[in-house]
Amino acid sequence: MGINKEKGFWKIGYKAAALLTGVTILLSGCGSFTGFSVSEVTTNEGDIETKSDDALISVGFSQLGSESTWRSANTESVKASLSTGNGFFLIFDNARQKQEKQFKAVRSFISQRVDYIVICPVIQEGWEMVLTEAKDAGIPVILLDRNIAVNDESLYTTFVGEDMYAEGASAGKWLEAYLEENGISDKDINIVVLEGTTGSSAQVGRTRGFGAIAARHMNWKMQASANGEFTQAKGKETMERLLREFDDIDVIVCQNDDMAFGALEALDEAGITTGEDGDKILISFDGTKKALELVKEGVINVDVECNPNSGDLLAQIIHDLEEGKEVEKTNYMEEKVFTKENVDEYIDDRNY
Ligand code: GYE
Repeated sequence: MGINKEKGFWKIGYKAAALLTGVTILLSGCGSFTGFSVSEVTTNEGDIETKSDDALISVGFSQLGSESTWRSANTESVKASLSTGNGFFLIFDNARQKQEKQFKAVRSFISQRVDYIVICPVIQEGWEMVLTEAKDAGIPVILLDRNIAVNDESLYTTFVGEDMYAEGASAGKWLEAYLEENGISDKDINIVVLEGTTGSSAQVGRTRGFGAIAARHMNWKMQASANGEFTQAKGKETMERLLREFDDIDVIVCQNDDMAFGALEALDEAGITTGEDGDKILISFDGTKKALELVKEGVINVDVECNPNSGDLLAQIIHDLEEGKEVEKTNYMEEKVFTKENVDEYIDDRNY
């Protein structure tokens, strides 16, 4: 898909953007407009000298929050790739898990007439109105990491992120093979799931992907699915509750590593072990360094990778759009499945 826009008209230099930011701060002081604070504007000062203002591509980035190790790595990746040195002026906003805050950020980006809007959508529903506003303003929207559920696909230009359904299915297939290898594929298996943010494409996709494999096995009993909000604290609290409710759990699926760390705290306090030689099977997602160490130690049985390092691909796609090239509607990151067998190959290179 090619993006047609008149360069001179759409581009704003970093000084102009900083000025606009200043204006929004002043306006927000009047109580009628919520703009960005200076600390939320990210530029790489050192590189500014080498680029002329007009050459920078302005990007408004609405990050959904900072709930997990994964999220911090994703934010860092985008900031590093969309640096002034690489030709970008990045305006960063952290929505702290509130879709309403994401709408405000997008509207502010529109009023600042940025060249591109990048959104990590906290949940998948409810985007039609604000994306229509961006479309009417002629600003291309790129979805990063999580996807949205809209009928009209022209509301966004492209998606760059992970295949959550495939991740969930990979976890299910691993469990299938593991039970088979251990000669217990006919035994009743009780499964609890600590889910991420309800209604996020990560939660929906991983739940459906795993569920599709579970549906093939009448003996896999889904005992409970509970919202652990993708955080360590909520993961611990949720695991404590599930341990009080069920005393015969065989498999614990945590839809991200932070919740797995929380669950492990709760399990540890209850004197319950996990992993190949433990009391319960533990499955997690993300593939953070700390989790890979636990895979190596045999505490987590399997960790399905979710790759947060999407900044370079995002930058590449924006450059392609700038050149009027066609870009794919969906761009998935490459992802692996980590077990004790292969983890040594990857652990040292983890940057998150
Ligand atoms: O798994 C979790 C994060 O959307 C894929 O969000 C992402 C998920 C990731 O908070 O750690």
